[in-house]
Amino acid sequence: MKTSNLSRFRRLLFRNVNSLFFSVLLICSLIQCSCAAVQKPQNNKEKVLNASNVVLSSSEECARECRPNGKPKTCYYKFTAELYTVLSEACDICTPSDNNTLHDSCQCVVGDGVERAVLTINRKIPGPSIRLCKGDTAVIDVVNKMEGTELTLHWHGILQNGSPWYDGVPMLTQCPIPHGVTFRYQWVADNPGTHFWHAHTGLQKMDGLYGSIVVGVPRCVDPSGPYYDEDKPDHVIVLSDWFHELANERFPGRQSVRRGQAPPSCLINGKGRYEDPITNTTTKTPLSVFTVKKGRKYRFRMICAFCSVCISQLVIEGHRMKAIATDGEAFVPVDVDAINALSGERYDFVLNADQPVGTYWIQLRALGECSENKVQQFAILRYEGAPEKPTSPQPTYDNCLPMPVLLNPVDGLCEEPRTDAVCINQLKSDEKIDPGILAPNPDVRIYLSYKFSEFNTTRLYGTKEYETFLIPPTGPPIVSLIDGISYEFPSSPPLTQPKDIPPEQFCNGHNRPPDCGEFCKCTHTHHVKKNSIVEVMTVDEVGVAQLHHPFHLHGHAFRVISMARSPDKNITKISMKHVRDLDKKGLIRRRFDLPPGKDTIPVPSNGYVVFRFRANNPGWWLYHCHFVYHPPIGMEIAIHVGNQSDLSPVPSGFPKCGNYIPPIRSSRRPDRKSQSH
Ligand SMILES: [Cu+2]
Repeated sequence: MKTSNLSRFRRLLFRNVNSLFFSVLLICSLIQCSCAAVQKPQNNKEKVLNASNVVLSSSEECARECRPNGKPKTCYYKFTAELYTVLSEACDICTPSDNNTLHDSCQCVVGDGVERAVLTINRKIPGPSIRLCKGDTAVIDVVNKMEGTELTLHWHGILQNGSPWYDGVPMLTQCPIPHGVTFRYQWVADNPGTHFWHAHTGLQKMDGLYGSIVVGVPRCVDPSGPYYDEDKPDHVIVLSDWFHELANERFPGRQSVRRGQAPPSCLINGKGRYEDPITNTTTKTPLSVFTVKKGRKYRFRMICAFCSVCISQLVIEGHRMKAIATDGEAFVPVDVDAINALSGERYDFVLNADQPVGTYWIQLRALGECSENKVQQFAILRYEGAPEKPTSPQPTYDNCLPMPVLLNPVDGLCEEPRTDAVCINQLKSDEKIDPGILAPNPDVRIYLSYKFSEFNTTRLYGTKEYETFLIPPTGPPIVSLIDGISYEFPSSPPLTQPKDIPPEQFCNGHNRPPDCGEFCKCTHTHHVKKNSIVEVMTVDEVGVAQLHHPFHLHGHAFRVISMARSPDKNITKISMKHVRDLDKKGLIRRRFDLPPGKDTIPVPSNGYVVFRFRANNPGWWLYHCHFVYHPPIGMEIAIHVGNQSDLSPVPSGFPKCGNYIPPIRSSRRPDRKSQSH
């Protein structure tokens, strides 16, 4: 059911109660300082749990301006995960404020105005924001109240140096959190920037389990500090793609009706409207509003929480964007008109509110597979004192806002300078670079090519192998391979239960299991020595136009050394062999002049990416495609940094899990009569 169908009475109530809610919110924000002073995050139960007498600070207390010599805080968050719904009765008493700010307690999830089941943390989408200063400790109690559903949360961009067991990858760094159980994550926010948290279990991220993380530093030590006046929670932009059903409906996928995994809608900070192409009606839910004051420069922090293969593209009417950072790594600013981001990427930009006081459109278009259904969303940029709605007509998908210069075109065509775009490999880092990264040769080179392998019907459905598969939008069911291996998680996490996994479970290109058949299935792992310089070359052998797989590395940020397509324009589908031949001929241009830092990199379709990092964080780290439907069919590997002696002991009492396959006992009970003889 859509909001347009809600009863008139409910809509009236909605509006009246809404204005009352905003009045209360306004009064609350006016007395915010005194509120924070009396707020005690520790209720009685938490005091008992907090036996070490650490002073805990609330999310509001932690979202402060970061000052030099500021005292680090221990920031406490309670995340309750639930099965929930869009447009619940909670919407009769409130609607969420413009940007899910930290003080918002409204339990109404509006989505795009189409009712559906969702998963939520604290009944919000996006879930609660984590905003703290570098050096603070985040303590997050995750309470799993999702009946019959397990969960882990990953803190995307937080390096977890010294706390690998809180990285949130199920069956690699921890056991999944079962229903009814509370799991306490605690990590130090030691790398600044715009990050986000999301579920790492199955497809749950796509159903609503995500939210922002911002780790701030004092302006005087921020390389981007000189470019902005304001850096506020209200200017975090979380972009997400959106189904009107649970993501599991599309895995492995339908054969005929609603085939494929392209979502029909998308959201900006959890809000938007849906234009139904069949009924030609549009829902009436509120759009996100970003408020600015004429003459000020605002740091916006954009997070692409997309899950599908679609590319998010953001444009703001009448305003250029000064892009300053990606994935928490500052670069020398570039002025652009639009930014493309793929699942897992973050881009920070400065918006100069130097235009006539007014109300402007923010347009988000979803490209790639989403272009067929012209999936788009809007938000509002409003100057203080400007009218509620923009005066210009709403842009359309085909007649979109102009974008003379685009950041991150993702097409891999950036070996030469171009006037219409700036590519990631053209950005210049604005941070100190480890000289080891820039040495001519790394200590280790890892070559990873990925592709899909198609199943024939008899192989998939005619045996009792029960292979994991995905039904793509067209063509036969597929599995994904990296270096010929489809990744499979072990039955216990190797980080915390290394002795519970048979060694033959692990494999890689140099060490394949015997008799793999068409492809190998095992825990694809590359082992690297602590502190070694690792170069990873990732090659797209899928070769589908507009399908650029974003690869995310856990535990480390890396430097992008090369990102391109083959100089041989006649090659319609590249291979690892072709790229390595190019490399031997010196045709891979490795760039050592201020290569930008990132932790998520879209590999251009029919192209490749080379990056380097120093493996200075011992642990087991996932490197995977960030499209939510691809890791479940094997598009991931583990990078094991250091050995057991490099790791701190697993925290005491850490939950364990694994197979239970005891010896079989005879089912015949001893006969009592025969016993008496
Ligand atoms: Cu992928």
